[in-house]
Amino acid sequence: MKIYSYTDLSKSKIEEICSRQIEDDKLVEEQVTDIVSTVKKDGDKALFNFAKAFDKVDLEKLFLDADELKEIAATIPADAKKAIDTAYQNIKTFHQSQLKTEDKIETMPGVLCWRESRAIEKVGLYIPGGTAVLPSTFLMLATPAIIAGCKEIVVCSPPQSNGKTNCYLAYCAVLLGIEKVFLIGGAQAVAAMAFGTESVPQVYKIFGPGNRYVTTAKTMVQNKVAIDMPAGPSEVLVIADETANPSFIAADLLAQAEHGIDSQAILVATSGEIINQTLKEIENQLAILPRKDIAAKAIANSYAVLAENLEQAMQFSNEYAPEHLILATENHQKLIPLIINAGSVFLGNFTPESVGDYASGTNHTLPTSGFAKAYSGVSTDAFLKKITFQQLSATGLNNIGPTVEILAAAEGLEAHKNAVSIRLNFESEVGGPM
Ligand code: HSO
Ligand code: ZN
Repeated sequence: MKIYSYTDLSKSKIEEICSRQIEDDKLVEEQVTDIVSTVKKDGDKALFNFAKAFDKVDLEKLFLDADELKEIAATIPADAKKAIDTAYQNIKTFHQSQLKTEDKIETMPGVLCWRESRAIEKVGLYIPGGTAVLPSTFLMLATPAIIAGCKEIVVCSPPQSNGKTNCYLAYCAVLLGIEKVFLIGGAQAVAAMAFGTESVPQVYKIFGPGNRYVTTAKTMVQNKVAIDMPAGPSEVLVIADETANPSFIAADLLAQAEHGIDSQAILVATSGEIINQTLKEIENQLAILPRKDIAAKAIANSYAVLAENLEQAMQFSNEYAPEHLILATENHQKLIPLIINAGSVFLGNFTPESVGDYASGTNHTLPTSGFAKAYSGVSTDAFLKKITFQQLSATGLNNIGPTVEILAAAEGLEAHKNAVSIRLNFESEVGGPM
């Protein structure tokens, strides 16, 4: 892990170390273009073929139905079932609290404006498989979709080698009342949900993280469907001062690092001593991790920054715009107003990122690669559209009409002006506001 001193960093060096540009991989792009167009053209047949080619399984059908899911779910260990239930309750409680009805606003006497939410009717959720199967992502995506009221929720996840899904995913499906899980992974899942096939319904918005194939496919189908956000490798930035505990910091950095070799785990500390102790702790803790090979590579790609004070540390963090920001300091309260760019924030020494990954209630589908500068993480809102309404009384039209007539004339749009004038004239003919 490299160590930089913030005061020695030039503006361009800061930009360089904050950029997570992975070089474009032309090969991935070509392969994904091919997969997407094959699924679009051949539908289910292509999906069976890709399952054979990529997942090494001969599927009899492309999905598991409610009975099959129930059967697999029944094999879940009792403690895991209880843990999923607890996480689900917290995620549900938090996401339910996001449903708000807005007030109707009278912008001028007789001119009423308001917004109402409507659920996106059809959504597609991608639940990753691969080096880690993530039932937690199932909860994080399906719970707000259900709360928002999405009518059709299409779930895709790559099949295991036995042509099924694991008991954790199956249990989530049963708990959430999802009656079908499509056994489709990678770019082909995204293409299937974007264009629809004989078995897979077409959706209006696709959610979920994934590897480079999934992400590239999501970017490619954007002229057909909406997506939650552009996604890159997961990342964490920890800000620490002398009130932090180096072994806690190391554990948090490694939790991030074990996601993938391209994950980033950044430490910004106000004390060189904390950095040194954390690096030692990383070595100790890394040695016994089952995914140590992955985590070690990610750590090697990561770095620490020595800052003069917490304000300077926060300045760097805002430039980096981390997906996860951990404030490993007892002084976190004073830093909150200084946070400008971050996906989700973890305050104090007793709030590990893992709690947000699984169970505190906040969503773990968050903007990466600096997109926290412009994007929010997934929430109930992401499954809703806001429709604006307006209603004018005759008085309202009298009040606002002349303004619109003048603006329409200024734009040379006579028909727009007429749509107001015709009503104002009608009113004066029938005698004042009705
Ligand atoms: N840290 C990941 C979410 C996750 N972690 C799932 C464990 N399972 C992206 O926020
Ligand atoms: Zn995680």
